[in-house]
Amino acid sequence: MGAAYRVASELALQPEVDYPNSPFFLGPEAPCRFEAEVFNCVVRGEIPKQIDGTYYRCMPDHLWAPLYDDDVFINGDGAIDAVRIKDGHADFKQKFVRTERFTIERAARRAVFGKYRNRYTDDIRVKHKIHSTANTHVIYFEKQLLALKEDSLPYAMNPDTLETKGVYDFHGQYTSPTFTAHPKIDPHTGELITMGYEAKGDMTTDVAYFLFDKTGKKLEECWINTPYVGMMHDMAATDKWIVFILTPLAGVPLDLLKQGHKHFAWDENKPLTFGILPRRDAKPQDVKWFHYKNAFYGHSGNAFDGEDGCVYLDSPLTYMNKFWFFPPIGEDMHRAKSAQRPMRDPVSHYVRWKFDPNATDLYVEPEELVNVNGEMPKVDPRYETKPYNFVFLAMTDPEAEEAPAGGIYNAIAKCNINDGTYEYWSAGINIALHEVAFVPRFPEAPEADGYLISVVNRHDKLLTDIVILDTADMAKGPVAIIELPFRLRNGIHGSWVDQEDLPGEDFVKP
Ligand code: V55
Ligand code: FE
Repeated sequence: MGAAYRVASELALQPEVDYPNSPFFLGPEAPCRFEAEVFNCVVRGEIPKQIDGTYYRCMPDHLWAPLYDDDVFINGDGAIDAVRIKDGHADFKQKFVRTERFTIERAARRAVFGKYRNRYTDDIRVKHKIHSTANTHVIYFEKQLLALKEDSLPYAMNPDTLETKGVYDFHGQYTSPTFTAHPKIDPHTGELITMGYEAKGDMTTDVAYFLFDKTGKKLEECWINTPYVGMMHDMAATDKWIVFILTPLAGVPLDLLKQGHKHFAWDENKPLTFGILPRRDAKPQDVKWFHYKNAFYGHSGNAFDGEDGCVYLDSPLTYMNKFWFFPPIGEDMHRAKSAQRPMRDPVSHYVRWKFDPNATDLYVEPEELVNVNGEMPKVDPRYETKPYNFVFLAMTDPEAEEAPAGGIYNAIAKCNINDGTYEYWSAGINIALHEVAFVPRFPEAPEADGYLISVVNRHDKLLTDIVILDTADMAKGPVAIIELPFRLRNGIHGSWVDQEDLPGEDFVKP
């Protein structure tokens, strides 16, 4: 580095902040470790006056150097970013979720918990404490934020102050120790559809499905078993059905876990697997399992009931292990063939799955809807669980000369699933784009007509922007750019909440 004072590089970092020499912790992904409040952010352009609400997102941020050098970014402490937009202005706030783990490690001033989802690598004194980092998704239910991690129960937070209220178990009604990071809220009934996997402990095939009404009253609980243990990161729901998604990121044998192995390992011999279960009056014997080949499934776009009685699920599908940091057992994560770009084209596309409840052939082959290499799908929330026409994706610009920075995304697309066309904004080089949130232009606006909000990490200036796009003209790029005076890290998922649904306290006190 520069010559200012050379001694800086000669002095060792204190051990609790001496992060591994890994791309998860270096340069634009160096831990942030701060909480923040910015009143009236610097804005370029014009924030449309109709936008009135708050965008929340989760950002994993290791407060402490991990105990293991091969730790993964999805094991970082959950920080919640909140952008309150009103009258063309934006206020920003970021706070860590006060998980049990956060509190214990803060008191110790160092990491105490070990590897991702491996309690056998923890300091023995915290082995039975709550593992959640609350770093994956933040949703709004019962007038509170729920910060989610799929290995634990949600943490409830105040949506205005971002103060953590504590673990949320639906007033004692939720009986699984795990809770997905991707529950669905039915926009028509306000019901919350959710599940937990490895629900009788590490590496168990037990899955618990729950349906709650909009007041949090439990309507359904059904326990089933999967054909094998694997990551069940997302799920899907229609009016009549729920879909479980079981991916070949298989759980390792329990004795390997106890020896300190990573929780998941890609298994080239396991098929991507789907289970359908009636959403109401669900009985364990009603679940029906379908399978495809060995392939990677990240997130669901949407699902709906067909007039033919079949269940339709749309999603990106990827023909390589995107979670390269969970390689097959015995393989080096930097060399595993399963994580290398395959010869086939496309490597990833947006597809439709069809599940016939009366089928006798349980093999399913998807149909391509849009030939676009994208992930983090978002549909207009008013169309979730119903037939729909558009999906937004964070994507790799097929025409860009450079790959997206840090292996993330460099473009945002609005895709028409009926004809496979898409319009997109390409943000250029040296940036990392993330999932979008959609805000309708007005309550009765046509599907997908409105605004997108997303976070852009500017690797060129090591700062972060929050951009607002108008879906009527994607290629034009942002109509407004909120320029934060600091750098954030790659985030995971987020939610938009309209102001009329929020409790209405002051977000930041003037
Ligand atoms: C994902 C993210 C996670 C996790 C499991 O994006 C899967 C997928 C941020 O944590 O724990
Ligand atoms: Fe996810």
